[in-house]
Amino acid sequence: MAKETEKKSAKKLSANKAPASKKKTAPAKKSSRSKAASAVSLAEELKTRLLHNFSVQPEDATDENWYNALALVLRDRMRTKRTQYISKAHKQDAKQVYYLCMEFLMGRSLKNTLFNLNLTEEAERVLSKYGVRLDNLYELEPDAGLGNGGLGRLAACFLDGLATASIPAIGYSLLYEYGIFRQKLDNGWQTEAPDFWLPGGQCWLLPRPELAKKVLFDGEVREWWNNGFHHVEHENATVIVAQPYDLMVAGKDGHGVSTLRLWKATAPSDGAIDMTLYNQGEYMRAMERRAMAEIITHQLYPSDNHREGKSLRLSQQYFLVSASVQDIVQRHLRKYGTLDNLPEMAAIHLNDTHPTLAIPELMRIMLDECGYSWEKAWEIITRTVAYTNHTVMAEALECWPEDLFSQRLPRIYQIVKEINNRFSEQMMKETDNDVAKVSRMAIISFGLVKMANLCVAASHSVNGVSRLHSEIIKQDVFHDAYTVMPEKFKNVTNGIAHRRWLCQANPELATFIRERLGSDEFVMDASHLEELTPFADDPDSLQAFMAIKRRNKERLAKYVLQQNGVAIDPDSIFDVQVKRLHEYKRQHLNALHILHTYLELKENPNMEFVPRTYLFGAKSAPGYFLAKEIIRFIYLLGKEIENDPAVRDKLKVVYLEDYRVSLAELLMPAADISEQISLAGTEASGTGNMKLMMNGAVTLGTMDGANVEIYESVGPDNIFIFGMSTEEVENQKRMGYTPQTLYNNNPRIHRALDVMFRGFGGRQFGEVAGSLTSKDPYMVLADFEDYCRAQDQSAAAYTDTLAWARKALLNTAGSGIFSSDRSIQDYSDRIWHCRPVTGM
Ligand code: 26Q
Repeated sequence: MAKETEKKSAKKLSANKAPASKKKTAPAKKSSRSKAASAVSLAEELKTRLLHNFSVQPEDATDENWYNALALVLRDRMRTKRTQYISKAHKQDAKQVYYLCMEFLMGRSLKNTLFNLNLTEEAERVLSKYGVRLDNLYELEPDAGLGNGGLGRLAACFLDGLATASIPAIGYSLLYEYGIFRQKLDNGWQTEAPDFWLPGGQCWLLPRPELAKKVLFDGEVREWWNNGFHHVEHENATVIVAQPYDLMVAGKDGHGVSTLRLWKATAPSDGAIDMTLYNQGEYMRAMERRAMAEIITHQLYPSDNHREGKSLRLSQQYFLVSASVQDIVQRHLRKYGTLDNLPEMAAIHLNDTHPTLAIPELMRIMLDECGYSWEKAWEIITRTVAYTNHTVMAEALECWPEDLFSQRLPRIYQIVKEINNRFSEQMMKETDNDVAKVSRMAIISFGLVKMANLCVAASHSVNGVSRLHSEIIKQDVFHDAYTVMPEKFKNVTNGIAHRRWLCQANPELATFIRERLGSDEFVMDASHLEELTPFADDPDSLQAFMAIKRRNKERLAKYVLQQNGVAIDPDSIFDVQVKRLHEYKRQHLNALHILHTYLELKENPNMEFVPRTYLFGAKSAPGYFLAKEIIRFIYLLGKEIENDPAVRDKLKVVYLEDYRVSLAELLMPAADISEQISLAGTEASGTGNMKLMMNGAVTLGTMDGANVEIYESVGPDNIFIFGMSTEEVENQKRMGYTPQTLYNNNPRIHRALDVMFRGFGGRQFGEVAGSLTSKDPYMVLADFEDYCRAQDQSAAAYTDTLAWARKALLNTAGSGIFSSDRSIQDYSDRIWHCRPVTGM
């Protein structure tokens, strides 16, 4: 990172800034004059940046130069705003939110920042003078892919919501050098290429070397008593330095600015190689030490909804929480000089169990460094920490082998053991010595440290991410804890940043809404989208709505032609399933139905059929063999159909490579149908479902996750529901589910699966088909018939153009509650108990 040059130019820039008095002398016609003034200043700031950072005059600047200069200018403006915001927050004694998460799937920053600071038009104007197109600059920015999927993207949406609500917040995560891998498909087989995002991404990062922290691993703990005081020393530890880099997110209209603080792991003498070692000829050892340190933040773990029991993952988690908790304590002590009021002035949020170790880390600091008693420290922490659960999948529940844990984190292990002892004792009292129950709730048992149990024990709030999921948590995953501590359990349904996913991704639709509602209010308050409802009865509006959809479909078709070499018809139904690849999400149910349809069409070439284009986008965890087989199956099925002249004009299957945030922004506005077909009870919420409905796609889905709330919001006429309910799933499982029976007795299933076993396109799909006929853990076959019915129903509905437009528009109208602004409001009211900074 070019720390030096950036620092220097920042100084020069501030010298070149328009004097503050200029702003003060623009009293009366404030808006137009200040607009003109800032247009000039944006142009000037850009010129200065180009000259100082890249040694070019605007006339000679490349698009890359412009992109970088613009990013640096915006970064500086956000920094200035943040400074003002923080000082206001301090004066108002505002409560701070600290959001700890191993993933923030930020995507691109340029468009969002310009939009939120109301600078898009000015930037366009300045650039156009030099023949530069802003749209081209957007495409130069790499996605900051510091996350896998839903959980990481949710965290990113929340930073936007927090800033816009003027709630002071810092998100903490890791500065992975390599984000989520770039997916390549080699004749359908997923391979992974490294995602080195920093060359285009680091211009958004503000280095904060003065806030570096030390994180200790390994070694031994030495304890002694002196004068009645307990002393603890961590000896022979491996020390890793955490260097912070800030990525700022401006709220809409520059209300607030959220900080995302990303920690980079470095060896203690970062930068320079240890010269003493060098002189002793031990250069290699010094290099090795550095490499060992830096490996911690080298790469994001690319698995989603699946735990990874690797030592490096544990190190990543502790590295994140130790640096972050030290930072939180430092900030708090600087302001208040005590941690006694931590629960009143700070909310520490654990996004899933990945940052659980924040709990014992905060205990460690309070006990060993601040001299708190165990009881007092525990009381403070349990009133400060809250936890969100994001998954019910058993294989995602994190637990660490006790020996690995104790070796790598000796002091933290001692503390977790003590928490476990005291918690178990308390639970025995509260359950009348129900040994079985207390052992299920234990934090350490059978040689494993159970992170979710630690979270539940130490958090004042435990929430799920949709109403259904929050019920399942109480009845199932955390049932024991719920019976003892029911007051902890809450729900906050997920939401999405509607300014990104509607206003920026679908500007034509945003204009349509503005025109119908006669105001821009929906930009700040998505509940106004409801006011679109009456326009469902206005044929002109419906036509205009579908014309926008059509143009978005054409835009996507162009991309598909360019990327996949396949021409898709914008008049066909665009049926979209985009999300991580996982058996529980049942992309193979979708594919099995497509295969069945294909076989039907071959048999009856003249049957009535509504042309349909199936679009898939999904990355699989690199080691998840069956998921990769499913990708190959879908890909080769698409090829097979494309090679069949009798069918290819009616039915298409497109697998979009490297599904990511920026591709989602192109896709969401172009979808007619949103496939949300997980087995009921498996998807915690889903958020892609919300993005798609907001852009006027009709959901075809099960009663799972947030689909239930989407159903309630749009009503039964504007959604296609199929499949078993959670109760029916439970009943089937209890009675003993036998997919073999379905395979034997259902001729449609039988035929399609046999084609998979036999194979096509030079390959067989025995593993995927076999998984369905033998175990079918996610009951694909059980829901197949009803899925076919829902597919047919949606096709028939599409032929009535105006009726379809109604459904689509009513989906947008019903999507307001799924804005992350609403989620943030819920978290503030029900969990964090914080209020916005006023006067922003
Ligand atoms: C854990 C340990 C080791 C390595 C990796 C992991 C790991 C990483 C990511 C475990 C789980 C995840 C991600 C989970 C996730 O994205 N869950 C999704 O969260 C969304 C936001 O709440 C929900 O909408 C989705 O339903 C849920 O699947």
